[in-house]
Amino acid sequence: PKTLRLILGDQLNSNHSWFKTVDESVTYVMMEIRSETDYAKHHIQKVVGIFSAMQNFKNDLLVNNHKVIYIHLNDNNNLQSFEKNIKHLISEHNFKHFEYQLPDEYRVDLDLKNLCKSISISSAAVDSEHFFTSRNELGDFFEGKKIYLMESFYRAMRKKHNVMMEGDKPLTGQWNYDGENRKKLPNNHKPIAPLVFNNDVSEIYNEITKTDVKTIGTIDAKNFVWPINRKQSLELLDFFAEECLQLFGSYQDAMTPNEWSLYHSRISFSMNVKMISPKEVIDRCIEEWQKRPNEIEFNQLEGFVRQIIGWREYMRGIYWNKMPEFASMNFFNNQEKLPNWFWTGKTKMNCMKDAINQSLNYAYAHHIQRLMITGNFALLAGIHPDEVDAWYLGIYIDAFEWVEITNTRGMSQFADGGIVGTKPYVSSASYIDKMSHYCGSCFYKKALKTGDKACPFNSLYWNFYDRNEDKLGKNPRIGMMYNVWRKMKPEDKTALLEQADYYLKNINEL
Ligand code: FAD
Ligand code: DLZ
Ligand code: SF4
Repeated sequence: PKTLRLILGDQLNSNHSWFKTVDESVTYVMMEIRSETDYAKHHIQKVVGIFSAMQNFKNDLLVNNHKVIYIHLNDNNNLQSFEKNIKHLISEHNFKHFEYQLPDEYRVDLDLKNLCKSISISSAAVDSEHFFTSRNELGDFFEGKKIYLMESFYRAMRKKHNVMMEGDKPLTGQWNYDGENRKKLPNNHKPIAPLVFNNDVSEIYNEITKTDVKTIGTIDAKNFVWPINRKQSLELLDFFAEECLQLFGSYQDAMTPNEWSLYHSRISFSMNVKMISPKEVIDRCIEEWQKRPNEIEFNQLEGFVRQIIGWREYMRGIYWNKMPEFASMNFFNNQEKLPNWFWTGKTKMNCMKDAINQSLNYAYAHHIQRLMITGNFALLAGIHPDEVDAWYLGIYIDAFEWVEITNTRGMSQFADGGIVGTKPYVSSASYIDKMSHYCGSCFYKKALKTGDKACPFNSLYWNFYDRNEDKLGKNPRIGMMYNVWRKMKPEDKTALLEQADYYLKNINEL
């Protein structure tokens, strides 16, 4: 029978078994649509990056003699939703069977299930053949457990997929080398210049600007830096393995002004739209380590592999196990709005200015900037998790809900009350100064707790613990902080709380 197969914008997996043979009766459909450009206010580079990668994928399918219908954003017959376009195609071309790959987002999953119920032809969903784990694997693994410990999941993944193992023991005898990582960049250290691509994406950019699609951030459409096809994705992976892996773990948590990528892989976009698979990524890095064991220490490799077969798969599993409830969790009952400068970078806080500006300019910030700068601030300031999610889901080129919301609402905002993390990731200026070179040139003074020049992180930090004592006071991992707080002189406490209060009331002026 004539079959229609849907490929979503984040399902650009050329190794999928769908494409192994050319089948005359099969037509693929890809579509640029407003339901997807408008569910968040996306960064312009994210929309352009996805459309470019989609169009390149479509071209490759055509070269390989597959039949493809590609609906452009401004096509006259574009009905702007998956459902409407597919129903229209089915009736227009008389398809007898419909297939799709399991989507990664809950909303789209429901939409497609409902679509299948509402059409009269047969339908089927197949795996996207990308992840190490299936949707429910983590849920089954932790069945009956209250705490979903990432480390135990990670070890099980290493064993199951025989990654860096010697029999049933971890290679080198040690599972996790986190303790050896996390160094500050030395003062005179000039990090490697990132590999960027000078893609000319002006045509796609111009198409988007013809519409009223709302976006954020900037773009140089003649020199678009992100990989937009599989070849570039593999080049970026090679660059990482050859030039960055050897220092990845060491400087994984380091931050310094005006350096946007350091030793990070920036491979998340390529992986999340499935131009390359997590298996290819870790295999390439393990191979590089085997080639140059004297130059690449094992801890650098282990730290990287853990992010991918550990954290990335873990977050996917949490998502499918906890949605849809997860999306409305708000453990601290936070209600505030994000300050305006999250959208402009116009703040005197040097760390925030740098992290936000680079996010606006590159649609990228690395993990510690997301977690311990912008996320840390949002949590200390009591911002509503919906506001925080909307910002993260829009601004990053790698942001798709399954991995955005678990990181943002879960890991960063602790709105899940401790599913993903065991305690909230918050800090005062001392941690930021320990890991970065931001404080030295900041308007605010990292050592001051009160007064005009006091670093806002300091008073907000204590204010956070104070106002959430009923929720956190009994957490054994935070007990020590409460002991310090309780022992503080009453007048010092009052001064800190008044300072925090002042900053919160004037948050747009920070
Ligand atoms: P590297 O540092 O080079 O790490 C390699 C890979 O490991 C990444 O590409 C990613 O696939 C994986 N990885 C690392 N940490 C995580 C993690 N915590 N969860 C899942 N995978 C991880 N990642 C996204 O892909 N999309 C998001 O929308 C996203 N939102 C985030 C929001 C917040 C508040 C935080 C704290 C983290 C978020 N992350 C997200 C996780 C992480 O920050 C990014 O994956 C990473 O910064 C991407 O850059 P990279 O490829 O250079 O990563
Ligand atoms: C993020 C995104 C955007 C901006 N646009 C499209 C699009 O026009 N067409 C499409 O198929 N996919 C797009 N995407 C990615 C989807 O939102 C993504 O496939 C779902 O969120 C499922 O993960
Ligand atoms: Fe950030 Fe405070 Fe340091 Fe300024 S002093 S860079 S606001 S931590």
